[in-house]
Amino acid sequence: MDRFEKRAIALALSLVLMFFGLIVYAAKGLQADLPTCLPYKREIKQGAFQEIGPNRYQVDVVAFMWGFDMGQINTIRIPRGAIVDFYVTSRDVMHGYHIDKTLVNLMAIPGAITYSRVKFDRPGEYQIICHEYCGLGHQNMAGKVIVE
Ligand SMILES: [Cu+2]
Repeated sequence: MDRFEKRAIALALSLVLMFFGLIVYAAKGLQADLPTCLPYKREIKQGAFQEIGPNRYQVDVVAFMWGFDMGQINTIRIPRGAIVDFYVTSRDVMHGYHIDKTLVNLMAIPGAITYSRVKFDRPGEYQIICHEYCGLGHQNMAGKVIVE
């Protein structure tokens, strides 16, 4: 084998190891809450907004053409410092679920549930939008989280 080939192979392997190490570092060291896909563990038929403990909330989101059902509502009101679990699915086509000023950026996939947890430390209004083009009414898909 040519010595340049050996170098190229060594370089490629070290890059793979480096990127793998960075993923592990992001997940463990930085505790980045990577979005998780939870197919078939739960079934969400309709949206729901529940208080599940002191300053803890759970939101089941069903995206549809063209809106978000979070328990017949598209605006959530929570107190400052609330920790909210979002479970997102879709009843028709693929949508997106992005909450402004947070790391929530989930896909709404029919037959699967995506999940993210957020702590809302700052009071204010957080816009929710669909970030995956889903058809004619795409731009009408909106919601809001109001932190009081
Ligand atoms: Cu859309």
